[in-house]
Amino acid sequence: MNLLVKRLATGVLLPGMLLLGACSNGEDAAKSESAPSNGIQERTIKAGIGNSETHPQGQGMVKFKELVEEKSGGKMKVQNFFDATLGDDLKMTEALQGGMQEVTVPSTSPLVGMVPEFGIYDFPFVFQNEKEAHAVLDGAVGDKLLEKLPDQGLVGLAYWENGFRNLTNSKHPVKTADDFKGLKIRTMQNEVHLDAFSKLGANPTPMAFSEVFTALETGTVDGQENPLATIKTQKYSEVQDYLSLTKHVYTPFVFLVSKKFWDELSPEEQKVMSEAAQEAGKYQREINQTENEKALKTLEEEGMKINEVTAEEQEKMKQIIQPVTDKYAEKFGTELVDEMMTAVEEARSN
Ligand code: KDG
Repeated sequence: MNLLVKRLATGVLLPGMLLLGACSNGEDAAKSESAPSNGIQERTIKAGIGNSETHPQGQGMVKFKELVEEKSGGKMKVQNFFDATLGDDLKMTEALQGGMQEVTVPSTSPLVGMVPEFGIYDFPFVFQNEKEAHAVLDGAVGDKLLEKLPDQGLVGLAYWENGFRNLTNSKHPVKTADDFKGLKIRTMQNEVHLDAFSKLGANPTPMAFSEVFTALETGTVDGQENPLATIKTQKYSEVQDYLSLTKHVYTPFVFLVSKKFWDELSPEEQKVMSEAAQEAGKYQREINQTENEKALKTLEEEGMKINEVTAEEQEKMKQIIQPVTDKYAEKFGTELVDEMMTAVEEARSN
């Protein structure tokens, strides 16, 4: 992540400031490393996510737990809760705002009610690969959006990776833009997704992640869209026949901490959390990409009928959706969108 040294109006330290402040010179760093950890108290951190423990997001949380407990000498303990046992992304994020939970790592998409500008990450067909997405998330644009979180009672420490989303459904393969017509598709609670699928002629239904499997099983919806690792770990092959590799949107996860909790922490404790979230995030991104590759093979073995979508057809879908993207670019700020596209083009040309 591009560590902007900037103190927010709210006085919240950006992750980078802690790291840069703590390591302003080797001598200070040496002292802080060897000094007794009197700045660290016994604490329990309740951390919940929507995916399973075996999902890369879950494995990232296991790594986060290890790192926090190691860096704090065992004083800061993380209690991980998986499979939306603490609620779906929105509910858990609201629990952080209220101080009832300390950590969650949702997709940015359902948070657009709190930070509308997160919606720029939902523009279809913006990123061609993870490198381009990381260039935006770990650069100035990503930091600008994290800076909007403290006003919502949240602190964002890192972007993790949900990944490129693909469509599953129980009706027919989706190979062309026309094939979306009439499909009842579950989407995240996100206006860009809803408008984009409507523009393609589908019938989108916003729904919390934890309700998706049952909705597919009962036929409430025909399909859903998620990265391959999620499609695998949620066992959607049991209720879906077709997997179409649309790669229509790249979704980030954002590592969130309750600001009520964060503000109680000493700089040393904040450094433990910030370093652990970023190191676990690096690990999570690495395993996410390998898990997505492995998931494709598994899903084929489980009997899903899988089809690619050609670049030409992706371009047609992008053109059909363009009026939606233009509408939300105006809403979220064309300057920010232009900054994102410039970062994509720079990553693409390097
Ligand atoms: O906790 C994160 C999950 O809820 C995440 O997978 C959300 O991509 C998501 C979806 O489709 O709701």
